Amino acid sequence: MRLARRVTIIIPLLLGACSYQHYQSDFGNAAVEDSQFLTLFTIFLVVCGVMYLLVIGFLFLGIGRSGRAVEANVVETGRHHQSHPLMRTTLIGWTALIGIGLAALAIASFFADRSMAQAAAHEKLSITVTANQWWWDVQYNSADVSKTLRTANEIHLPVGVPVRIILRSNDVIHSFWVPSLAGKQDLIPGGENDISVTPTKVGLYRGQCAEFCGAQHANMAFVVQVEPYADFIKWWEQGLQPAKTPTAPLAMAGYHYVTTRECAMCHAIGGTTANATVGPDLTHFASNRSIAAGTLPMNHANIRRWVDDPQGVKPGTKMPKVPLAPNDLNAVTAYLETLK
Ligand SMILES: [Cu+2]
Repeated sequence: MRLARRVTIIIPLLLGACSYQHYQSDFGNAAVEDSQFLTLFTIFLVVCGVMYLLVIGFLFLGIGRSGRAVEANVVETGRHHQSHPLMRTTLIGWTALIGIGLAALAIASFFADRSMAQAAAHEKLSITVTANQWWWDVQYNSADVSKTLRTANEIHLPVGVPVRIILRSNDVIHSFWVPSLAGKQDLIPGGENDISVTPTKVGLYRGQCAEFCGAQHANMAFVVQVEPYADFIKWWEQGLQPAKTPTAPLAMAGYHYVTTRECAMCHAIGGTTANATVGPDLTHFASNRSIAAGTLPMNHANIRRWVDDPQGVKPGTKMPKVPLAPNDLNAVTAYLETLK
Protein backbone atom coordinates (compact mmCIF):
# COMPACT_ATOMS: atom_id res chain seq x y z
CA MET A 1 0.00 0.00 0.00
CA ARG A 2 2.75 2.35 1.12
CA LEU A 3 4.89 1.44 -1.87
CA ALA A 4 1.98 2.00 -4.25
CA ARG A 5 1.43 5.45 -2.75
CA ARG A 6 5.11 6.27 -3.13
CA VAL A 7 5.10 5.15 -6.76
CA THR A 8 2.06 7.31 -7.52
CA ILE A 9 3.95 10.30 -6.12
CA ILE A 10 7.36 9.56 -7.63
CA ILE A 11 6.31 8.75 -11.22
CA PRO A 12 4.57 12.10 -11.91
CA LEU A 13 7.53 13.85 -10.26
CA LEU A 14 9.95 12.04 -12.57
CA LEU A 15 7.82 12.79 -15.64
CA GLY A 16 7.64 16.43 -14.56
CA ALA A 17 11.40 16.52 -14.11
CA CYS A 18 11.91 15.08 -17.60
CA SER A 19 9.71 17.68 -19.31
CA TYR A 20 11.27 20.40 -17.16
CA GLN A 21 14.71 19.15 -18.12
CA HIS A 22 13.81 19.80 -21.74
CA TYR A 23 12.45 23.27 -20.86
CA GLN A 24 15.54 24.54 -19.05
CA SER A 25 18.54 22.21 -18.95
CA ASP A 26 22.08 21.85 -20.24
CA PHE A 27 20.95 18.34 -21.21
CA GLY A 28 18.06 19.72 -23.30
CA ASN A 29 20.06 18.95 -26.46
CA ALA A 30 17.82 21.27 -28.49
CA ALA A 31 20.49 23.02 -30.58
CA VAL A 32 23.72 22.19 -32.42
CA GLU A 33 25.69 24.24 -29.84
CA ASP A 34 24.21 22.36 -26.87
CA SER A 35 24.88 18.97 -28.48
CA GLN A 36 28.51 20.05 -29.04
CA PHE A 37 28.74 20.84 -25.33
CA LEU A 38 27.15 17.50 -24.49
CA THR A 39 29.62 15.59 -26.68
CA LEU A 40 32.53 17.38 -25.00
CA PHE A 41 30.98 16.76 -21.58
CA THR A 42 30.57 13.03 -22.37
CA ILE A 43 34.22 12.72 -23.50
CA PHE A 44 35.42 14.46 -20.31
CA LEU A 45 33.15 12.31 -18.17
CA VAL A 46 34.29 9.03 -19.77
CA VAL A 47 38.05 9.86 -19.77
CA CYS A 48 37.99 11.20 -16.17
CA GLY A 49 35.69 8.36 -15.05
CA VAL A 50 38.00 5.67 -16.45
CA MET A 51 41.04 7.37 -14.87
CA TYR A 52 39.26 7.60 -11.54
CA LEU A 53 38.28 3.94 -11.58
CA LEU A 54 41.85 2.92 -12.51
CA VAL A 55 43.31 5.00 -9.65
CA ILE A 56 40.86 3.52 -7.16
CA GLY A 57 41.49 -0.01 -8.56
CA PHE A 58 45.27 0.31 -8.26
CA LEU A 59 44.91 1.84 -4.80
CA PHE A 60 43.06 -1.23 -3.52
CA LEU A 61 45.50 -3.50 -5.37
CA GLY A 62 48.39 -1.64 -3.66
CA ILE A 63 46.79 -1.91 -0.23
CA GLY A 64 46.28 -5.67 -0.75
CA ARG A 65 49.85 -6.21 -1.97
CA SER A 66 51.53 -4.11 0.74
CA GLY A 67 50.07 -6.42 3.40
CA ARG A 68 51.52 -9.46 1.63
CA ALA A 69 54.84 -7.64 1.01
CA VAL A 70 55.30 -7.00 4.73
CA GLU A 71 54.84 -10.72 5.42
CA ALA A 72 57.29 -11.60 2.60
CA ASN A 73 59.87 -9.10 3.93
CA VAL A 74 59.94 -10.88 7.26
CA VAL A 75 60.76 -14.15 5.48
CA GLU A 76 63.27 -13.03 2.83
CA THR A 77 65.01 -9.79 3.85
CA GLY A 78 67.37 -8.21 1.33
CA ARG A 79 65.34 -8.84 -1.86
CA HIS A 80 62.85 -6.02 -1.32
CA HIS A 81 65.37 -3.29 -2.29
CA GLN A 82 65.42 -4.35 -5.94
CA SER A 83 62.70 -2.72 -8.05
CA HIS A 84 60.44 -5.26 -9.69
CA PRO A 85 60.40 -5.19 -13.57
CA LEU A 86 56.59 -5.36 -13.48
CA MET A 87 56.51 -2.20 -11.36
CA ARG A 88 58.64 -0.33 -13.90
CA THR A 89 56.36 -1.40 -16.79
CA THR A 90 53.27 -0.41 -14.79
CA LEU A 91 54.76 3.03 -14.05
CA ILE A 92 55.63 3.66 -17.71
CA GLY A 93 52.19 2.42 -18.82
CA TRP A 94 50.45 4.58 -16.24
CA THR A 95 52.39 7.73 -17.29
CA ALA A 96 51.60 7.06 -20.97
CA LEU A 97 47.91 6.58 -20.14
CA ILE A 98 47.78 9.95 -18.35
CA GLY A 99 49.46 11.58 -21.36
CA ILE A 100 46.96 9.99 -23.79
CA GLY A 101 44.02 10.99 -21.57
CA LEU A 102 45.13 14.63 -21.33
CA ALA A 103 45.81 14.76 -25.08
CA ALA A 104 42.32 13.34 -25.80
CA LEU A 105 40.73 16.06 -23.61
CA ALA A 106 42.79 18.83 -25.26
CA ILE A 107 41.97 17.61 -28.80
CA ALA A 108 38.25 17.25 -27.98
CA SER A 109 38.18 20.83 -26.58
CA PHE A 110 39.97 22.15 -29.65
CA PHE A 111 37.51 20.55 -32.11
CA ALA A 112 34.44 21.56 -30.07
CA ASP A 113 35.68 25.19 -29.98
CA ARG A 114 36.41 25.14 -33.69
CA SER A 115 33.02 23.77 -34.72
CA MET A 116 31.26 26.36 -32.51
CA ALA A 117 33.26 29.17 -34.13
CA GLN A 118 32.38 27.79 -37.58
CA ALA A 119 28.66 27.77 -36.73
CA ALA A 120 28.99 31.49 -35.91
CA ALA A 121 30.38 32.26 -39.35
CA HIS A 122 27.36 30.98 -41.31
CA GLU A 123 24.41 32.69 -39.70
CA LYS A 124 21.21 33.10 -41.75
CA LEU A 125 19.37 35.32 -39.31
CA SER A 126 20.52 38.11 -37.02
CA ILE A 127 18.80 39.22 -33.83
CA THR A 128 19.89 41.97 -31.46
CA VAL A 129 19.08 41.37 -27.80
CA THR A 130 19.54 44.36 -25.50
CA ALA A 131 19.44 43.72 -21.76
CA ASN A 132 17.84 46.23 -19.41
CA GLN A 133 17.23 46.13 -15.67
CA TRP A 134 15.15 43.86 -15.78
CA TRP A 135 13.83 42.90 -19.18
CA TRP A 136 15.00 41.89 -22.64
CA ASP A 137 14.58 44.04 -25.74
CA VAL A 138 14.60 41.87 -28.87
CA GLN A 139 15.06 43.16 -32.39
CA TYR A 140 14.88 41.04 -35.54
CA ASN A 141 17.24 42.59 -38.06
CA SER A 142 16.53 42.76 -41.76
CA ALA A 143 18.30 44.39 -44.71
CA ASP A 144 14.87 45.86 -45.49
CA VAL A 145 14.35 48.33 -42.59
CA SER A 146 10.55 48.12 -42.91
CA LYS A 147 10.84 44.43 -41.95
CA THR A 148 12.77 45.09 -38.72
CA LEU A 149 10.70 43.81 -35.83
CA ARG A 150 10.98 44.82 -32.17
CA THR A 151 9.55 42.71 -29.34
CA ALA A 152 10.35 41.98 -25.69
CA ASN A 153 11.00 39.00 -23.42
CA GLU A 154 10.04 36.35 -25.98
CA ILE A 155 12.27 35.15 -28.76
CA HIS A 156 11.04 33.17 -31.75
CA LEU A 157 13.59 31.13 -33.71
CA PRO A 158 13.17 28.95 -36.79
CA VAL A 159 14.30 25.34 -36.34
CA GLY A 160 17.43 24.34 -38.29
CA VAL A 161 18.50 27.91 -39.11
CA PRO A 162 21.82 29.24 -37.76
CA VAL A 163 21.12 32.46 -35.87
CA ARG A 164 23.58 35.07 -34.65
CA ILE A 165 22.33 36.81 -31.53
CA ILE A 166 24.06 40.17 -31.03
CA LEU A 167 24.16 41.05 -27.34
CA ARG A 168 24.14 44.55 -25.85
CA SER A 169 23.30 46.13 -22.52
CA ASN A 170 21.78 49.49 -21.61
CA ASP A 171 22.88 49.55 -17.98
CA VAL A 172 24.92 46.89 -16.15
CA ILE A 173 26.45 43.53 -17.11
CA HIS A 174 23.85 40.82 -17.72
CA SER A 175 24.26 37.31 -19.10
CA PHE A 176 22.19 35.65 -21.82
CA TRP A 177 21.55 32.01 -21.02
CA VAL A 178 19.19 29.45 -22.56
CA PRO A 179 20.63 26.19 -21.15
CA SER A 180 18.77 23.91 -23.58
CA LEU A 181 20.22 25.74 -26.59
CA ALA A 182 23.72 27.06 -25.86
CA GLY A 183 26.19 28.35 -23.29
CA LYS A 184 26.19 31.68 -21.46
CA GLN A 185 27.33 34.95 -22.97
CA ASP A 186 27.63 38.31 -21.20
CA LEU A 187 25.91 41.50 -22.35
CA ILE A 188 28.27 44.36 -21.55
CA PRO A 189 27.39 48.07 -21.50
CA GLY A 190 29.33 49.99 -24.16
CA GLY A 191 30.38 46.81 -25.97
CA GLU A 192 28.96 44.16 -28.22
CA ASN A 193 29.06 40.40 -27.83
CA ASP A 194 27.41 37.63 -29.75
CA ILE A 195 26.35 34.01 -29.51
CA SER A 196 25.32 31.54 -32.21
CA VAL A 197 22.38 29.19 -31.95
CA THR A 198 21.17 26.61 -34.44
CA PRO A 199 18.05 25.10 -32.86
CA THR A 200 17.37 21.47 -33.78
CA LYS A 201 14.17 20.72 -31.82
CA VAL A 202 10.84 22.51 -32.01
CA GLY A 203 9.76 23.50 -28.51
CA LEU A 204 9.62 26.11 -25.79
CA TYR A 205 12.79 26.83 -23.81
CA ARG A 206 13.33 29.06 -20.82
CA GLY A 207 16.15 31.57 -20.65
CA GLN A 208 17.38 33.49 -17.64
CA CYS A 209 19.78 36.32 -16.88
CA ALA A 210 22.82 34.52 -15.46
CA GLU A 211 24.82 37.45 -14.10
CA PHE A 212 23.63 39.15 -10.93
CA CYS A 213 22.31 42.51 -12.13
CA GLY A 214 20.37 44.00 -9.23
CA ALA A 215 17.32 43.51 -7.04
CA GLN A 216 15.13 41.88 -9.71
CA HIS A 217 17.82 39.73 -11.32
CA ALA A 218 15.74 36.61 -10.61
CA ASN A 219 12.76 38.19 -12.41
CA MET A 220 14.68 38.66 -15.63
CA ALA A 221 13.59 35.64 -17.59
CA PHE A 222 12.46 35.03 -21.15
CA VAL A 223 11.27 32.17 -23.33
CA VAL A 224 12.49 30.98 -26.69
CA GLN A 225 9.89 29.48 -29.01
CA VAL A 226 11.57 27.27 -31.61
CA GLU A 227 9.18 26.61 -34.49
CA PRO A 228 9.13 25.41 -38.13
CA TYR A 229 10.47 28.01 -40.59
CA ALA A 230 7.04 28.68 -42.19
CA ASP A 231 5.49 29.36 -38.76
CA PHE A 232 8.39 31.66 -37.88
CA ILE A 233 7.92 33.73 -41.07
CA LYS A 234 4.17 33.89 -40.41
CA TRP A 235 4.85 35.07 -36.84
CA TRP A 236 7.31 37.73 -38.11
CA GLU A 237 4.77 39.01 -40.69
CA GLN A 238 2.11 39.16 -38.00
CA GLY A 239 4.49 40.99 -35.67
CA LEU A 240 5.01 43.70 -38.30
CA GLN A 241 1.27 44.43 -38.38
CA PRO A 242 0.27 47.56 -36.42
CA ALA A 243 -2.00 47.20 -33.41
CA LYS A 244 -5.71 47.27 -34.27
CA THR A 245 -7.68 50.24 -32.95
CA PRO A 246 -10.26 48.79 -30.55
CA THR A 247 -14.00 49.20 -31.09
CA ALA A 248 -15.44 48.35 -27.64
CA PRO A 249 -16.03 51.58 -25.61
CA LEU A 250 -13.95 50.50 -22.56
CA ALA A 251 -10.95 49.42 -24.66
CA MET A 252 -11.35 52.58 -26.74
CA ALA A 253 -11.07 54.69 -23.56
CA GLY A 254 -7.95 52.71 -22.65
CA TYR A 255 -6.50 53.31 -26.11
CA HIS A 256 -6.90 57.07 -25.63
CA TYR A 257 -5.34 56.95 -22.17
CA VAL A 258 -2.36 54.79 -23.15
CA THR A 259 -1.50 56.68 -26.35
CA THR A 260 -1.85 60.20 -24.92
CA ARG A 261 -0.81 59.97 -21.27
CA GLU A 262 2.11 58.61 -19.15
CA CYS A 263 2.31 55.17 -20.86
CA ALA A 264 3.29 56.73 -24.23
CA MET A 265 6.33 58.41 -22.65
CA CYS A 266 8.12 55.04 -22.37
CA HIS A 267 6.35 52.54 -24.64
CA ALA A 268 5.75 52.15 -28.36
CA ILE A 269 2.63 50.64 -29.92
CA GLY A 270 2.77 50.14 -33.69
CA GLY A 271 0.13 52.09 -35.60
CA THR A 272 -0.42 54.62 -32.78
CA THR A 273 1.27 57.86 -31.74
CA ALA A 274 3.05 56.02 -28.88
CA ASN A 275 6.61 55.50 -30.13
CA ALA A 276 9.00 55.78 -27.17
CA THR A 277 11.71 53.17 -26.74
CA VAL A 278 12.52 53.37 -23.01
CA GLY A 279 10.31 50.40 -22.11
CA PRO A 280 9.21 47.26 -23.95
CA ASP A 281 7.35 47.58 -27.27
CA LEU A 282 3.69 46.79 -26.51
CA THR A 283 2.32 46.30 -30.05
CA HIS A 284 1.60 42.60 -29.44
CA PHE A 285 1.93 42.63 -25.64
CA ALA A 286 -1.02 40.32 -24.91
CA SER A 287 0.29 37.54 -27.14
CA ASN A 288 3.29 37.11 -24.80
CA ARG A 289 3.19 34.33 -22.23
CA SER A 290 4.21 36.50 -19.32
CA ILE A 291 4.24 40.04 -17.97
CA ALA A 292 7.42 41.85 -16.87
CA ALA A 293 10.02 39.31 -18.10
CA GLY A 294 8.56 36.15 -16.60
CA THR A 295 7.30 37.81 -13.39
CA LEU A 296 3.56 37.08 -13.83
CA PRO A 297 1.61 34.80 -16.20
CA MET A 298 -0.31 36.75 -18.85
CA ASN A 299 -3.98 37.10 -17.93
CA HIS A 300 -6.59 39.77 -17.23
CA ALA A 301 -6.12 39.85 -13.45
CA ASN A 302 -2.32 40.07 -13.72
CA ILE A 303 -2.34 42.83 -16.36
CA ARG A 304 -4.59 44.85 -14.05
CA ARG A 305 -2.38 44.09 -11.05
CA TRP A 306 0.79 45.06 -12.93
CA VAL A 307 -0.59 48.36 -14.33
CA ASP A 308 -2.07 49.25 -10.93
CA ASP A 309 1.14 48.78 -8.93
CA PRO A 310 4.29 47.69 -10.78
CA GLN A 311 6.45 48.55 -7.76
CA GLY A 312 4.35 46.23 -5.57
CA VAL A 313 4.79 43.34 -8.02
CA LYS A 314 8.45 43.94 -8.96
CA PRO A 315 10.07 46.36 -6.47
CA GLY A 316 12.68 48.54 -8.14
CA THR A 317 11.36 48.13 -11.68
CA LYS A 318 11.78 51.25 -13.85
CA MET A 319 8.02 51.35 -14.48
CA PRO A 320 6.58 53.86 -12.01
CA LYS A 321 3.28 53.53 -10.23
CA VAL A 322 0.81 55.78 -12.06
CA PRO A 323 -2.14 56.61 -9.80
CA LEU A 324 -5.05 55.59 -12.02
CA ALA A 325 -8.72 56.11 -11.23
CA PRO A 326 -10.55 52.73 -11.18
CA ASN A 327 -12.27 53.58 -14.49
CA ASP A 328 -8.94 54.35 -16.16
CA LEU A 329 -7.35 51.20 -14.73
CA ASN A 330 -10.18 49.08 -16.16
CA ALA A 331 -9.91 50.88 -19.51
CA VAL A 332 -6.11 50.52 -19.77
CA THR A 333 -6.35 46.82 -18.85
CA ALA A 334 -9.09 46.26 -21.45
CA TYR A 335 -7.00 47.98 -24.13
CA LEU A 336 -3.78 46.11 -23.30
CA GLU A 337 -5.71 42.84 -23.60
CA THR A 338 -6.56 43.69 -27.21
CA LEU A 339 -2.86 43.96 -28.15
CA LYS A 340 -2.47 40.47 -29.60
CU1 LIG B 1 20.27 40.75 -15.77
